[in-house]
Amino acid sequence: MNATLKSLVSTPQALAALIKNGEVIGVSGFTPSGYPKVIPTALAERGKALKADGVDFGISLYTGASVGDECDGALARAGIMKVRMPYQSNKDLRNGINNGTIQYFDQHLSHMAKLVRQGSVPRPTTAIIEAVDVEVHGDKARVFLAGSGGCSATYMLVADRIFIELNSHYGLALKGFHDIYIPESQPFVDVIPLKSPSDRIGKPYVEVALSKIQGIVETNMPDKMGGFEPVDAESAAIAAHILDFLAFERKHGRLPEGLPYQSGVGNVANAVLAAMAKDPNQKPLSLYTEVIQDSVFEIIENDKLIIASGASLTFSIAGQQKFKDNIEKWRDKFVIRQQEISNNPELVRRLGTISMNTAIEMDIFGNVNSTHIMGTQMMNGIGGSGDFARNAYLPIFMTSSTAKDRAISCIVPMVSHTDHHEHSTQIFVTERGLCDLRGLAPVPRARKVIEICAHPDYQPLLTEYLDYGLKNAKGKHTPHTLSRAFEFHTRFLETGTMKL
Ligand code: 0RQ
Repeated sequence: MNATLKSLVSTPQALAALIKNGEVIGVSGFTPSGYPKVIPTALAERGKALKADGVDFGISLYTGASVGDECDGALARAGIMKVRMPYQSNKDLRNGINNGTIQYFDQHLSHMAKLVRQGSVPRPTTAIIEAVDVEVHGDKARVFLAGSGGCSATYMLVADRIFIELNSHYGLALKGFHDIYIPESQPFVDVIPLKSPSDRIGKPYVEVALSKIQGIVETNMPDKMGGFEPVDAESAAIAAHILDFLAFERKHGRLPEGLPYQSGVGNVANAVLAAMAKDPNQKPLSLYTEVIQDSVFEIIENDKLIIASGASLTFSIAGQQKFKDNIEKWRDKFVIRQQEISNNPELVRRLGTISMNTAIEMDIFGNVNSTHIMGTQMMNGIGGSGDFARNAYLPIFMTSSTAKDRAISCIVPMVSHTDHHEHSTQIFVTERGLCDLRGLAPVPRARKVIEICAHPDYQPLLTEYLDYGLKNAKGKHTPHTLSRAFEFHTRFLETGTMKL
């Protein structure tokens, strides 16, 4: 290690001690990959001790997306996280958000870096970044990021100081996987010169003034990622419906070959890509996505991956080992971008991305709730689903038709919170079937969603709601009955089931 860098090597505790009360901290990390692990944990310990001494201490945390428990969980449990943006998926943090102690700004992932550079949200003063290497070139440092792009480059650009967690888990072999490109600001913004998911338009490192780097901690830790569930019957059915539909659309000349795919978080999304990998009719494909999950291995092993472009390598522990074992062989198969590029609406639209995201609930008129359980409890956040769904060539939303042992219908009269509205959605899928909403006015749309996607336990209730509205509503275009629109949800809250 270069002598200047060596002189910066410190302990997590010493660096955590430098964080001031009320600071905004911008960290690396995306779903949860490439996030700092030991400095946030040390900061949480310090915060707990300060609180025990009666000292009020708190910070705001900006990330790329969700980060691991050593960061989000530790800071939330310590009670020192006051503000959080733009996406999370940690249960203790979620509790803090839902009990009102943590202010959460749930934000489209493509917007976050721009909001920070514009100065529209308070500026991060310290950046804590996980990296695999730092090179010194004169008075500049080149920081080679770990497993995710996120908003790291922007946080490093705007912060007064940078702490680096130098993680040897992937180590130097990961150098070269990133493509770091920051668009100019308006009104000088130029066309982003990316024409295909495999294009590289930036640099493999983030360059900053060496003087900004004020502390380094060396680690060797994997990203804390749970494994994926084996594919269950419902996920397999959803995947099969999607594959049949894509083949049907191609056959009818409505879907050109070669469009890239975006796939959301979780088991269903992973199952759909795994099914594509196994499908003998599937031609080699590109991913223009944000989260690259374990299913990519099956695609590679079936010789079907052209390129996986995303904002993170979100592999299970076993997947991380597999990636390490094959890293040289697969070097040309991956590119990790900053999330404002991986999720860029103009690029998503221009490349013709096919997007597949999971919903919590969908309503008969075509609206989607991705974030709130029963309208009030935050689950994770909108993440990149809006960046993709609004701009995709073909936006697909999927969910099981029911949840909680069929006590909940995931098809409802009116979603209890709207993340994606009827003007952005096009395809709904449940294990029961796939409904193409394109070109349908609200009433025929509702009939089709009930018939194809809803569970038979709930079809009569949904049809009765629609027919009642058609008879009694003043407007027959979207015949809601406002006094009854949330009757499914209120019945569940009162009786524990949406059934009558
Ligand atoms: O409850 O946790 O108590 O078991 O919700 O549901 O079926 O496990 O779904 O893990 O695939 O996540 C939408 C949250 C789905 C995710 C969401 C209950 C259910 C269970 C979770 P338990 P599942 P998944 C790219 C795109 C938004 C961001 C996004 C998400 C729990 O996909 O966060 O798309 N999406 N980003 O029982 C009440 C219902 C319910 C319900 C399910 N209708 N009512 N509870 N549940 N349906 C990635 C990024 O942006 C980074």
